[in-house]
Amino acid sequence: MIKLSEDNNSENISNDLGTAVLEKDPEIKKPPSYQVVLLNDDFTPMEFVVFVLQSVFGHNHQRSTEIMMTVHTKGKGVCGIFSKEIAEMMSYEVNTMAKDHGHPLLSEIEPMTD
Ligand code: TYC
Repeated sequence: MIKLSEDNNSENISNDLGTAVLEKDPEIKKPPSYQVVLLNDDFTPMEFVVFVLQSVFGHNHQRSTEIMMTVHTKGKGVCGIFSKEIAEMMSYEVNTMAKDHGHPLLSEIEPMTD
């Protein structure tokens, strides 16, 4: 909302400086969301991908299998949508778990265009 400021102090004493001031509502922008995207590879076992999706993102076995199969057939798939900081942590967790188990599985984060 944009309005002209008014002089309405209690004593009704004018403090008009002769200038119209535009009062703008402050623009409150919500912070951007980020997708954690899982990438396909030829070597990581499907069961390991399902295990990661369950343990890192809390998806159930059925949903984890669906996401894994989307990645397997389409090349990539979304694991979840978070704030930038949480998405970075989730992606790091996936990549570290994979590395620790000797698998090339990788995830990355993508800003959402909304
Ligand atoms: N393509 C892998 C295989 O055939 C399975 C896989 C699925 C790997 C999803 C990574 O993000 C991935 N074993």
